[in-house]
Amino acid sequence: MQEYINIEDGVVPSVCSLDCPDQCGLLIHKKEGKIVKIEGDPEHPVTKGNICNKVRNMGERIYDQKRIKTPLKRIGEKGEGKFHPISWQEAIETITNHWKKLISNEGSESILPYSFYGNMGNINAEGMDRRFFHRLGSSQLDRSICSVAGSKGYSYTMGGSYGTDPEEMTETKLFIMWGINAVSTNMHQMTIAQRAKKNGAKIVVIDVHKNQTGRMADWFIPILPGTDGALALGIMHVLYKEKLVNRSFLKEYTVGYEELEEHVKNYDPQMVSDITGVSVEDIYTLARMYGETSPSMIRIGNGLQHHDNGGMIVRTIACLPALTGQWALKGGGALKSNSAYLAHNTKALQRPDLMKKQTRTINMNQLGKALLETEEPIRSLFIYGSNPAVVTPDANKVREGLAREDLFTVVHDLFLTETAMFADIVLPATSAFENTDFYTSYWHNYIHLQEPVISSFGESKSNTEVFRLLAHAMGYDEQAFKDSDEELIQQALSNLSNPYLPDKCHEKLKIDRYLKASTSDLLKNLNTPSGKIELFSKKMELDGYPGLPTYIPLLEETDFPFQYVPGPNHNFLNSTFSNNEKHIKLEKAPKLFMNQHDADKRGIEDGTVVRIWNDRGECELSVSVGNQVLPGVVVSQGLWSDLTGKKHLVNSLTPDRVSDMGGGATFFSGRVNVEVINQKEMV
Ligand SMILES: Nc1nc2c(c(=O)[nH]1)N[C@H]1C(S)=C(S)[C@@H](COP(=O)(O)OP(=O)(O)OC[C@H]3O[C@@H](n4cnc5c(=O)[nH]c(N)nc54)[C@H](O)[C@@H]3O)O[C@H]1N2
Ligand SMILES: Nc1nc2c(c(=O)[nH]1)N[C@H]1C(S)=C(S)[C@@H](COP(=O)(O)OP(=O)(O)OC[C@H]3O[C@@H](n4cnc5c(=O)[nH]c(N)nc54)[C@H](O)[C@@H]3O)O[C@H]1N2
Ligand code: SF4
Ligand SMILES: [Mo]
Repeated sequence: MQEYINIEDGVVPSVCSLDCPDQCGLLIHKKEGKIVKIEGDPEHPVTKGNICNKVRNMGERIYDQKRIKTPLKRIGEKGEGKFHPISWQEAIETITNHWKKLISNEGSESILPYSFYGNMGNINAEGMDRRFFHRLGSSQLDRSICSVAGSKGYSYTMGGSYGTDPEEMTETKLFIMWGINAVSTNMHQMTIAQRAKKNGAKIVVIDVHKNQTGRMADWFIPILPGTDGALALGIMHVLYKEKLVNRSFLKEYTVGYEELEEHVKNYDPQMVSDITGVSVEDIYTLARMYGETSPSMIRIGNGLQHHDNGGMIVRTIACLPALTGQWALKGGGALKSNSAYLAHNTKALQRPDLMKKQTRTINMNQLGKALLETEEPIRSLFIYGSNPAVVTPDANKVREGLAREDLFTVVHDLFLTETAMFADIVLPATSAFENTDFYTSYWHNYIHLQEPVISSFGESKSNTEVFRLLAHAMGYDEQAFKDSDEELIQQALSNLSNPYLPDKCHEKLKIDRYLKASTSDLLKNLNTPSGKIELFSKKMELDGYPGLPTYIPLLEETDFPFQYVPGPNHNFLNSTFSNNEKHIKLEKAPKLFMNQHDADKRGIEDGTVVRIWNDRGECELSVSVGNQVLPGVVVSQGLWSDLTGKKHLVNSLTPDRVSDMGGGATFFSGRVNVEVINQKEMV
């Protein structure tokens, strides 16, 4: 088979497939069928030709010789990484023969798919795969690792993932970046804020870590992890007390504003200061700034909802824009996720009707527990678009589960990831540039079509193709498994019940390349039970939560001295790129940020290598001492690969408890101890 033969040389438009809000328009330069350069598409209405370094260097990953070229069969111990190439036919037969036996001996729920969004393409990430596992009757996976707690919390207030249109934010006069490291994780949000700054806008950052984003702020407000709900309530307290609320807006568009006024009397700034670590003076200054500046915009990040109380935090912050009537103003409001504007026909794409009976659901945050402790055991895993041995909480438990001799694991990926090392069968995946798909951003409001830019690497196959092969070998003869990629897209974009998308979406996309959802009548279309913004929510009460926004502290899991916040980093995307030389070089080495006072107490200096540990695991990192975090908090950045044997597996320390809403992850609610290993030795 010839590699990299392709269609035509020249410049081909494309879209970034990574799990990143920006979903940039790309231009791919090709010579002799091979990608030679990746740059931003200047015609993209929002991303306007700028892209991040990660994807500028993506070519190295696409042609990395470490990419898997053929299916592989394990010949060594689980985790050892010894494999032998096999044919696709042998691979598919091995998998389906194993599954057929499992289904007749133990039932179809002994099989569990495990996937996330290594590729955001809708038909590959959540299309044909869903059809297949519905038909098979496998256990279902609750895909709750990323944003579900906050999305649920936001929905209680706003009725769904609807927020401010980024393109209107040039009008905005105050940006609050709340628990988002936008410089690294949503770079065009920062570009827009800086453009607005030229017209006098201010940027406030509220974060537990003064990272790249905090350093670019006009005002950085450090806060203790998991306490943001209290800060938001303290702001509301001042807004009501000082008559900075917009009563006519509240009356027309909200429910519960009078109950809320009474309720927030309980959150006086002194008490809020004691909880959050933010001074009383700063609480007043922030509240007055928010109350007196319009339009204002709160960009709600994912970081602050990766906590035990993450749902309630976002529910609470989402109430703020209504208090000052921001939703009526161009460029005003909040943005957690805009994904609902681009909702497509998931029923037609995913075909839940193929499921013969309801099966059990496993929360993906508790994979380790599910593999080790479930009464009716999971006997086979099919993992794709995700790297759970690195990204999933309580990762030591995950690995212990993956090492089970009686577990039959298949991994479909581009690389021999830490997870693939435990597989019985590994299948080579195409990169998104080799696929047909459509993409919907969860930040700006555009849909994009993707057509293959290059031909498949080695013998690799796309997710849709793999599930077609599996379906055929399982004997599933429904038309659903014969639909082409084009047909899948057509079905997903037809018969839409989404008022923000036009008819004939697919046809229009083929002509226009970028298609925008309309967003203008948000206040008229609110999807809450009352049709208004719900400052008080009856639905929350019925679901067992307080109906008014309420501060709920983090769980006290241990009395270890530090709250540990292991977030993502600038040059990787979750664990993607953590195996690419260029990206590792750009990122240098993982660090642990610690406050000077805490460091002094322990005799820790800049560069000291420490052991971080708790009941779940341990990790070794070199410390960066300073004032980037408050005392009692330590922060690391990046999901580093540990294929090299170094102890950088931060998720060995994170809890697999789930958050208050939606079963979300609580990566940042764990506590750790820190002790010196030796001085100034780089790990
Ligand atoms: N470069 C890069 N870009 C990415 C990713 C990546 O790995 N690398 N990942 C992508 C994905 S999947 C996602 S979900 C997003 C995530 O991107 P973001 O939404 O930015 O979320 P995080 O980076 O997890 O956390 C954001 C910030 O929250 C802070 N934080 C943690 N706990 C708290 C808290 O209790 N209160 C407050 N106020 N702040 C807190 C952290 O210090 C961090 O600076 O980025 C996407 N984009
Ligand atoms: N400590 C800590 N842990 C975290 C986070 C954190 O902030 N801190 N963030 C969490 C969040 S928000 C998220 S979203 C998760 C993300 O976790 P994952 O979804 O596991 O993301 P990645 O680590 O990027 O792994 C994606 C994998 O998909 C593969 N892939 C890419 N394209 C395709 C394809 O088309 N087909 C197939 N079959 N495979 C493909 C890639 O090669 C890569 O190995 O991590 C979570 N883990
Ligand atoms: S990772 Fe994000 S910023 Fe980088 S090119 Fe992709 S969408 Fe754009
Ligand atoms: Mo995420």
